[in-house]
Amino acid sequence: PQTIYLKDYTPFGYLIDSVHLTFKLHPTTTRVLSRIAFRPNPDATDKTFFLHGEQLTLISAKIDGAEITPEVTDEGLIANVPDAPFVWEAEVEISPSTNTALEGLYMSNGMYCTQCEAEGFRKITYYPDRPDVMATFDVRIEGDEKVLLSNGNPGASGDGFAEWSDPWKKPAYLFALVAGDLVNHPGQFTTKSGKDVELNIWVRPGDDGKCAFGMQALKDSMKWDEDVYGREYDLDIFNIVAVDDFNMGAMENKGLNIFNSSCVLASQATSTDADFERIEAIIAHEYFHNWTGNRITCRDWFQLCLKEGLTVFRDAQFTADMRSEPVKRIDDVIALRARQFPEDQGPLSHPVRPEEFQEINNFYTATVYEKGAEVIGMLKTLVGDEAYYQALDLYFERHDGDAATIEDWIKVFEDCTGRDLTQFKRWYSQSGTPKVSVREEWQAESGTFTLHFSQSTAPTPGQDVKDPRVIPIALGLLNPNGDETHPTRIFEMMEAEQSLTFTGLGARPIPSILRGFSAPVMLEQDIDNARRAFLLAHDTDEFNRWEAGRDLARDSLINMILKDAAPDPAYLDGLKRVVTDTSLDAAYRALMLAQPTETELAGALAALGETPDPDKIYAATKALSKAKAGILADDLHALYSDNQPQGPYTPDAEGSGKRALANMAMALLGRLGQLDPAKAQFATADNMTQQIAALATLVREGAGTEAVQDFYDQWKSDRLVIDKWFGLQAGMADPDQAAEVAKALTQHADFDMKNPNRFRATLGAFAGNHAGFHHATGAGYKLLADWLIKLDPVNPQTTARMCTAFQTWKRYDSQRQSLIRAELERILATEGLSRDTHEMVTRILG
Ligand code: HT7
Ligand code: ZN
Repeated sequence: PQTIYLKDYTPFGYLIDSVHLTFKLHPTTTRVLSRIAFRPNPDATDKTFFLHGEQLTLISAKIDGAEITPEVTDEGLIANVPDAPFVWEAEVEISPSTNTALEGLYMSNGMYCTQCEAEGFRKITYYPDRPDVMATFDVRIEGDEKVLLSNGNPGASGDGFAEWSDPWKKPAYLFALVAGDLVNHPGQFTTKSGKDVELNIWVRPGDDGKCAFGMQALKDSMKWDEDVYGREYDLDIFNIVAVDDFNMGAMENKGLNIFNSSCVLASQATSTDADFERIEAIIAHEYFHNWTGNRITCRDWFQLCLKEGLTVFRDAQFTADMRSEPVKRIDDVIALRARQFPEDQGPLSHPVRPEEFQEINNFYTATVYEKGAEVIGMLKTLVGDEAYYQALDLYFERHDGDAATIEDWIKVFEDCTGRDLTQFKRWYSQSGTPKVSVREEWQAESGTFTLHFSQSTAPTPGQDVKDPRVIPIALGLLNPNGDETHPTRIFEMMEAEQSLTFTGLGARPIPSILRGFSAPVMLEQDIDNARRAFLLAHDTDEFNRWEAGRDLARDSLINMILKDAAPDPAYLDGLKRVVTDTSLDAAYRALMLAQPTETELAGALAALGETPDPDKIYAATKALSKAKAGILADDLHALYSDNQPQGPYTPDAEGSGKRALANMAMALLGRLGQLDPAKAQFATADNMTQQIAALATLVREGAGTEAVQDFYDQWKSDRLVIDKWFGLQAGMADPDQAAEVAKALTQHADFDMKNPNRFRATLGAFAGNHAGFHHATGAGYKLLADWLIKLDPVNPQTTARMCTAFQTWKRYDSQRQSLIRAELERILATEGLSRDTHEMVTRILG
């Protein structure tokens, strides 16, 4: 397979003035007619007229009305064209109903839909399918479906046809078409300049009762982007469509967002609080792309973080504003450590802006998205809020309509602040997670306290040498009474080693370092549990207070695993104090009660140079939760009943927080053998959050057989709930039986490998069952590999993403390593393996 390099970028030889497309829809023989006005690009030297095209049957091609015979390959075509403006016309045939890869035009439950990012448009027609070629699109759709949608504003429509016109120039990856017998949930929004916008969420009949929450989230997002970033919507209509078969979460096509139905449909009975929060965030994310991604797009796919990092950062700001800022930050850091840190510290490590790829779909990663967002958060911290929003205004003013680069992005900050950000740019080019170590020095005579920092980053694939980065370290000081004497300030670390001194102190202070997780680094502090317990009790920074508790839990678990130690009483006492402190909000207390996952512990052990033993990790995790239940035994009933939200169900921060805390208490009661609350809650819950939490408690305690069946009987006609049913069983199965349970689930009549949600719910959840997946027999590895081999010819994109389950393989013992290696080699040896999966497996093998 061919490798594409950032350094090789050259502009396309031609610019496009207009694109006209006509679709004559048919499941197996859709005809696509294109008429495109090209003219030579004065900024380009290479004038090869190459149009991408894959899996297309070319019916005819014309230049300025004259039939031509271009040179056609598997990847596209080349034609001789005039050195002057000309009109290209082509007719191609495609087969949406057999397109199981879900890229290009495909069918889902009888409905036509498209997915063009990153390189799907080339499966629709011949075109320069690259983000720096932007054009206005006029589209005519001919078909018998009731609803025919495309980007932009609606034009003429009638029996069997509809026309759409998008006045904004866009790259082909933002093209979308939907045709089906859909129903809409309508809405309306008036922009700050008084323009009325028609809103719709289009769904399959029967799903219309699940749209109200998404519609409200859309209106909230539109208002928020006006209030916070001054960005107004720019078309007469904004459509969202829910699709059941979708490779990722959602897609920001101009004026016609397409969503995985799991990321937009919500109801009290079928969605958990976490689903509601995720849906709100994804709707916001896709909407925010209208400016950060669509109006300003990426010059090439290496710049993906330009739109994704920024848009993730913006959606996180939105969620923090809509809900709780500290809780959102803690959730995001948990996710970053669970998904991005292992990626950055393993064979798939790559910079936020990668410099090479074979298959771009493999670079929609936690590094590009989540670390990309962290980089923007650091930039905001370094320049301050005011300069940040000034720079963003300049970015929109200067680059509206452009296909931009990270250099353009950095330049607006430099121009706004006068700062040289050359060193900061290393965050975009250097991969790996920096380690920041802190040593404290106290001189009692002079009352001087010094923090000595050092930073280093371990080598990553292709990058042996790392240079120091700019690291904003938020920190404050507490006195031994627990009062904050020095509020949060930002220490800008720029050297490999750097110190910060405080003078005139009456007593040795207790520092609180990396407040709010101000940089995506691993902090190494030589501090004892008494210090952590002190911070857990007194830190004014809610993130670091939580972090102190988390560190105590992790260290206790590590000692239990490595030294057969008992659970740490300092942790348990501190936890009891925080969890029973009713002045703290319920969501925060619920987060405190959660403990590190088994996968996180495996990573923590590996970081200490220890080989993680999945069975021991499983046992220690179980033992610690029993110990927590024990110490809280007298409080659990009150925690459970006091946190039942009163009144009608609302998926807001307060209601969700209370349910989260009550459900934790219910789970811990389960650990004490008290299952009545879970049984009663399962039987009477009027919402999915409480119903599925009760089911999980029963399953965890080995008492869930009947409830699992009842749940299935109740929800068998709801695809999204049945995904949860598959996931819960595969994810929670006893380690010794997990592979068998997961295998049986794949043989269930409702298992459908062509549906990415169902495949991920089953095999993704199984791969997340740490002790089950890593069972010493290797049965887990074999099961996943068998299914990846089966899925690859059907859906390469989803297969390749799921290979990441193997990315941490070198953490484990030699026996497990050789079992995994054998499975990876078996996948690689599969005849006709896709480019997507080939690249992933090759990189994972290293
Ligand atoms: N920009 C989108 C990324 C994307 C995608 C979405 C759905 C299916 C396939 C896809 N490939 C790439 C989603 C986003 O980040 O908003
Ligand atoms: Zn995005």
